[in-house]
Amino acid sequence: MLCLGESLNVMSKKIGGAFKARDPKPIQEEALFQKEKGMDYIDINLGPAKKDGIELMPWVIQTVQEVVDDIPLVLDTSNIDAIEAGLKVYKPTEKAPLINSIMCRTERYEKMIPLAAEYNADFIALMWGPDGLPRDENERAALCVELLYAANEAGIENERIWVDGIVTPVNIQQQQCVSLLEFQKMIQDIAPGAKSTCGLSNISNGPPVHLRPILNSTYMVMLERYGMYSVISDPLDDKLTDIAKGKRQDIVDVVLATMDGNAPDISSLSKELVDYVKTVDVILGRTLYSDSWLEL
Ligand code: THG
Repeated sequence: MLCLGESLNVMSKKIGGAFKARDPKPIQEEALFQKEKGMDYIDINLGPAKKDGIELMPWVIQTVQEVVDDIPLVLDTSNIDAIEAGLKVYKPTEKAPLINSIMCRTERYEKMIPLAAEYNADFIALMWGPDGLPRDENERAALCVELLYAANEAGIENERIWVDGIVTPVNIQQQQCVSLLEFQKMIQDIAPGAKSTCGLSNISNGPPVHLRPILNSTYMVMLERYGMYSVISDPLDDKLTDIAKGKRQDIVDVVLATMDGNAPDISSLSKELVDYVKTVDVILGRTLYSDSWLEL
């Protein structure tokens, strides 16, 4: 599982302040930290960046690449001109840069697909349609077919497209978490060769902070079972990165068995592994979500 570090992010106080003040130090420290933590990509998240994105994106890219030039970057903003300005200064890496993201809305993708083609960038195909979030896996699939067809027509092959079916908070609509799993199963049939990704931490956006890691890592293992290729994840979460890099087969085994309805006898498991059993059941809707699901 590839990890795309999420924390070079305008929402973070430290990084947001450094973006504003054009202070390179916190940004370069964060990039070096993510490299040390084994992140495969660094996501540069400017948010909407309506006002100064055109100057900010190229400045952040150059600031990062001064100290880390061997990790590919993810250009994360809804400002299309900022993405283009960033691609213009991007110093080539072994793997192509990744545009985050192209939504499934004609007025957006008609502008952005040519950008990806011109600059040889990969892109994240975000399953966000004219009506917003798709209601189920079939709506996700319909959006996916439309957007990938348009990209293929422009000469971009599926291997350069990272499909993001959109992760939503588990405490709001458990059913959406299941729908994404169902969609993930369909991707190789509707888009052979396509890659995939997701904003993993979205699943725990709302639940108490100390319970975020268990939700994030459980869901990652569940998604990986159905072919998830990468996650946008928290580089501070060492356990998550260990699981992603294949170092915690014990956790993977328990999650998969629980998905199949073959959870080991809870009395035979460590507290750590029991938490994974309970969390699979919450994500699949077998248990109703409440902030105290681990205590039940
Ligand atoms: N899909 C794609 N791109 C995305 C998302 C997605 N980019 C943005 C987001 N979702 C993924 N990135 C983050 C970044 C931070 C957090 C969650 C997702 C986060 N931050 C903490 C918080 O808000 O509480 C801490 C912020 C801080 O450092 O203060 O949760 O779905 N393609």
